[in-house]
Amino acid sequence: MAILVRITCFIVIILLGLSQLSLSQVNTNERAKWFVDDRFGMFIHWGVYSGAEGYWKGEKLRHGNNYSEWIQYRNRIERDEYLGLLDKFDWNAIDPEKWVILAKKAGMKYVTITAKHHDGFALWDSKVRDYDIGSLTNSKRDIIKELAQACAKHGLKLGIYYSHWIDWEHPDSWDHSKEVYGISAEDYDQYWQEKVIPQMRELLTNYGPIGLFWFDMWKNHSETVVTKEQLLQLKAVIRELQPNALVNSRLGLSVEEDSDVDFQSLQDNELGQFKKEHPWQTAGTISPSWGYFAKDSEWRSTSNMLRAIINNTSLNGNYMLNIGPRTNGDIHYEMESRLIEMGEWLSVNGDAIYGSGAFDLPKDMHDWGQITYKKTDEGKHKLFLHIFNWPLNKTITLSGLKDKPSKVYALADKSRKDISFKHQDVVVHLNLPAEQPDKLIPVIVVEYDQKPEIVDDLTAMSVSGGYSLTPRNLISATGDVELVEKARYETIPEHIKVTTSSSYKWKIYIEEVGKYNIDTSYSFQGNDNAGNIEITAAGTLLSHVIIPTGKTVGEPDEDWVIDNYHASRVGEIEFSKAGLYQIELKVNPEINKPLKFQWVWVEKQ
Ligand code: FHN
Repeated sequence: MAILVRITCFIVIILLGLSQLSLSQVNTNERAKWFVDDRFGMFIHWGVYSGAEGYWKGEKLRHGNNYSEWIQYRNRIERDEYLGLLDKFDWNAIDPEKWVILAKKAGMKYVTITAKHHDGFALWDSKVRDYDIGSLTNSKRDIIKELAQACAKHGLKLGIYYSHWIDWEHPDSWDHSKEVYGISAEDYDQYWQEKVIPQMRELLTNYGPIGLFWFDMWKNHSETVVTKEQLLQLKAVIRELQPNALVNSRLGLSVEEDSDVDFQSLQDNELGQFKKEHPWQTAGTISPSWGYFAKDSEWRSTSNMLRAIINNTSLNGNYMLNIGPRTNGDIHYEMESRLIEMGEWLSVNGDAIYGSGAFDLPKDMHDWGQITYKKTDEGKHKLFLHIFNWPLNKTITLSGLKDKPSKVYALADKSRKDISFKHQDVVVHLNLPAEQPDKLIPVIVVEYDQKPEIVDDLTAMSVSGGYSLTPRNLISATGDVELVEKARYETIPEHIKVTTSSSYKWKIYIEEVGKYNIDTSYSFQGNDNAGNIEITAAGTLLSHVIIPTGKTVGEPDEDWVIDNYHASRVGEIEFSKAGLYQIELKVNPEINKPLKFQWVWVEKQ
């Protein structure tokens, strides 16, 4: 990769992404191996708040995020009234084993429950503090014990969510009102030593092996009341009592700061963008709320959530999907049915997820879907092509691999019938079956006898038949390289603002010889023609005078005027031999007359 003249944020990100592609998950320690292989788990948000279902005395939760488990804090509910919600719990009906059975049906491998959420209420019979199920209900139940037993019975790992930072019950703990009123370090430590550490000791001692602890401080300790020493104390207790339990980064220590933190938690519902060297996870929801919310109506689709698992697996990540049961233990049909559908998909296509991970091609290189990869015990190398949009012409192209596959078949096809393909240099054309092999996301397996060698930096052909050369897939650049992100609801596209002579390069593989049209899209806000663009490939140089593109309306009736991005035909280039080609774009703007470059499109005539 050529040396870039100006390293900008964007390029740093791109380089990070690309460089990590060739590294293995070197930091996956012994403890986290199962987590890396298992890829998919259940999150359960269930507690006193489940009784409110997002409403208090007729008023909806006071926040647009609909996080119903925050109702006590948001709607300023007094402790005694809040605890009155416990009367709504139907202890005869509640059966944690049903949650575990559903998790198993969904293809999940672990279950993480909110043993204590921010309200401070313990779902187990805690001897440390009488703000728990044992002291405040007559149920004689210990939900953590029952869940632990059900997990052991059905072969799933148990995860414990424990809100260590925030606790709205303990007077010396953190709740966000203390941003106004303050709290001393001594007082906070009182909470820490008399509630957090002893309760964690209970959880670590009385419930058998714990697969993971999920803490929920979404900031680094340096920005909070919690000290690093307190966090290390807590981690030391975990290591002492359950050395195999994993700890997530929302403990308040990033994986970079402390390599003994087992996995990184991304933001809520944030999916991965780049392959990472360390284990990581997205915790996600089916509807916006984590706890049960009576009027939830925005349910994410099954295929959307399957894509989330696929995306994360393709970048070595994990996905933990939440349910919020009701006070009788019921799970909303919209959640349950989706989980069952996901399980059905995984029962057929799970080989592409469990024990699979990232392959060495860039994320989103192919616009038909995403790739996961595994090396089998028999030494086969399998690429799993997850096809998000089944092509009407029944062909897709896998680009960027030099080797010829040994076998191609649909994962859903038990007979493993061969799918015919044509391999040419660095592309494989697959002739897909007439019938889509899976109604949600079909997976095609491309098998190799040895790990296929990749061609670096290739831009794959788009499913629509051309090559889209953008600031995101360029291989080198000189001059202006800073990517300007999409803005104003994406009416302003991603672009590079070019103020000085700059050059950009891409690599494509031309399979079909012949003449190709070359178009480019840019915005130029001068009044007259100024400066020029040159595009060079296959020994041909095309020149184009930069023309004003004017303005347009981004959103009707909104007084929303934006710069126009307009596509121009630069010319045509003849590629007389099949092979790899470099396409170079040079932009030569005049002084003080910048051009905003968007893309080059190369398409056979
Ligand atoms: O505030 C919590 C929220 O209630 C929920 O538990 C999520 C799950 O990731 N964590 C916090 C917000 O990020």
